[in-house]
Amino acid sequence: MILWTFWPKNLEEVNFRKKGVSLSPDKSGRRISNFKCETLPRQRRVRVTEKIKRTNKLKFETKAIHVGQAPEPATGAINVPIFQTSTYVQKSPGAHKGYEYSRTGNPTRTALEECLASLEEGKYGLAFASGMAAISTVLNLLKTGDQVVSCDDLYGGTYRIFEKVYRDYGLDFVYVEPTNPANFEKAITKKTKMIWLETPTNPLLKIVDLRAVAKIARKHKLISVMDNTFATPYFQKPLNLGIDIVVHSTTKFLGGHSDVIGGAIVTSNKKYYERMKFCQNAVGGVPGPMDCFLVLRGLKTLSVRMKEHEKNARKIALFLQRHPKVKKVLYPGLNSHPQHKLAAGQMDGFGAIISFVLKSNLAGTKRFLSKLKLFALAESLGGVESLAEHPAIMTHASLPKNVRDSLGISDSFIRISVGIENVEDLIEDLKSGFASV
Ligand code: P1T
Repeated sequence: MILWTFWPKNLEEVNFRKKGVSLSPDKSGRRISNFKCETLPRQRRVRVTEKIKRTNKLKFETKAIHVGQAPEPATGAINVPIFQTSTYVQKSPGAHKGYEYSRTGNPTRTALEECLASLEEGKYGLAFASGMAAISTVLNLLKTGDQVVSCDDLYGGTYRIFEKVYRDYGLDFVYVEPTNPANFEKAITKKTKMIWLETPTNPLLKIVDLRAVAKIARKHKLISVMDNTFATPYFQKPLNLGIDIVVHSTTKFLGGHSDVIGGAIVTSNKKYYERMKFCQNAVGGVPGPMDCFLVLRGLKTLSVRMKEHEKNARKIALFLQRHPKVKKVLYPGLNSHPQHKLAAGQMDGFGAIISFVLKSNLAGTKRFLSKLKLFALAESLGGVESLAEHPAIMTHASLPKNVRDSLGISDSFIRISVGIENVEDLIEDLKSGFASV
C-alpha cells in the first residue's frame, strides 16, 4: 500500500518491465485480451519496478519481494499472474506488446528473471526448466575444441553433462583440486575458454577463492562461471567478486519448498547474455509460468529461510562434530573447516549443507539413514524440510568409483540439507539414527 501511493499520479503509461514494451491500454481504450481497457485502474504501481531497477538501492529482502513483481496492471492483483498462455495476439503481423510466443518470452518468466538478476546484483537474468538446462545453456557459449577447467568436486549431474554429453561434441574438460587457485592457472592451455566453479562444492563443501580465480580468468580472457546453488545470493554474490556468469538450480533454496524444478543464469555481460538468451529460445529449455510463479513465491521468503537454515545448520554441525560415532564433519562454518577463514571472507553466511563421515561401513550407514524420520532420505536440498542422502549411491553415482574414492566420497559419507524445523527435534532424529549404527 505504501508503494501504491508513493509514486506521482501523473504516470499514465505503464512500461511493462522492458523498455518499449507496454501492457497499458492505448488511448482508444481498445481491449487487451479479455479485459476492457477503460475499466483498468491507474497503473502507476508498475513504475515501481522501473524505479527499483534504476536506483537498485533497495536491500536484498525488499528486492526479493518487489523487483519484477509490480502489481498486475489490468486487475491490480498483488502477485504476478501465472500467464498460462503459449502465444500472444498481434494487432498486425509483427505488431505485438513485447511477447510473441512463450518459449521466447512470458511475463511470469520476465518477472522471475528480473528478480533473480537483482538479487545476484547482475544486469540480466534467464530462467530455465531445470538447473541442468541452465548449465547446458552456459555450455552453448563454447565451440568444438574448447576446453573447460573445473573443480574435482562438482554436482554429479554437472560432471555427467560434461563427460557424457558435451565431450561427445568435442569439448574437453579437466578437473583440478580447487582450494588452491594456482591449480586453475596451471591447467590452462591454448584451448581453455572457460573456468567452471562451485563453492561450496557438492558434496565435499570445499571453498574456492572466487576473487583469485576470477582474476586468473580475466588475465587469460576466459569466461568464469560459478554455480551458486549452495550459497544462494543471500550468502554469496559471485558477480561482485569478479565472476562473469552465475548459474543456479532454483529447485533448491531459491524455490525453497521442494515443489518445483528450475534453473537460472545471471550475468552482467551483454555479449554472453545475448548469446545465452538466443540459445534459451533456440534450444527451448524454458520453465512454464506456474513454475516461475513458484520460484518467485519462494524468493520472497529466501532471506528469512536462509537465516533459519543456517542457524539450525550451525547447531547441528557442532552436535555432529562432538558425536563419538562421527569421523569427520565438513561444514564451512566450523572453525575446523580448512577454509573457514576464506569462506568467512567471501560469504555472508555458511549455508545449510553439511557432509559427514560415520565411523561405520555401508551397512551401518544405510541403517543410520533408514532410521531417520524427520530427515527424509531423498536427493536434492534446500527445501524447508530436512533431507539426508548417500552421495555415493544417490546424487554422485555418475562419478566413477575410483574418482569418488580418491575424493573421499566413501560408503560412510552422508550429506544433509538442514531444514527450518525446530533444531532440537532434528537433533533428536539424528540421535535415533546414531543409536542404530
Ligand atoms: O536438479 P536441477 O534443478 O537440474 O539442478 C542441477 C544442479 C545444479 N547444480 C547443483 C550445485 C546442484 O546441486 C544440482 C542438483 N543437485 C541435486 C539434485 C543434489 O541432490 O545434489
